[in-house]
Amino acid sequence: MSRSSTRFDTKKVNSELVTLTYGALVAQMIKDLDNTDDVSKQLERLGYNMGVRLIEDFLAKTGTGRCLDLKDTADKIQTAFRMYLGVQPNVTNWSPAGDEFSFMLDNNPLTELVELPDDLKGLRYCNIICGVIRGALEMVQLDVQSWIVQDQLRGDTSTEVRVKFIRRLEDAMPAGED
Ligand code: MYR
Repeated sequence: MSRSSTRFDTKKVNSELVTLTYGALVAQMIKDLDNTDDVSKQLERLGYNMGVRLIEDFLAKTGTGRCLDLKDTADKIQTAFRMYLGVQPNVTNWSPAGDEFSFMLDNNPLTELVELPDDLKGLRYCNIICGVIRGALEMVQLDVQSWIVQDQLRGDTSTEVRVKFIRRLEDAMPAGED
């Protein structure tokens, strides 16, 4: 057998591994919880827990400083998408007040090869992404809400992840020093 026939694209294999592992995780949660809304909530919570840890890695690897404004934050999250999911979403649909925006993903590695049966159409399959964003931003004193607006699994052409700035959090004060 020639060497070339055993060569494979490592990036593609990694992304397929992510898809399959995440799919297996969601399938197990569906079995365990037996309620679509609870699974969606758990996926968001799981993402949140990942986000509060991932931010340290992101800041260390990129050497990034404090965000100047929400536009800067959006650009940094865009970079994080590229680093951790291997995709570059567009930042779009800014609200007139400038406190909300969306990430639009044409390709979503989490949903490739995935089909949802009709009884699971209400599942927020990609909620883990919303949780990661919320958890990571909370660690840099930004309270945000994030949710899925469009989902390729429900027949939309893109995955749209919405982010809304709520408020800047105060730095936690050590006990007795307020
Ligand atoms: C600061 O203002 O202190 C820096 C803020 C950096 C924000 C970076 C957020 C990373 C979010 C990760 C999302 C990953 C989605 C796959």
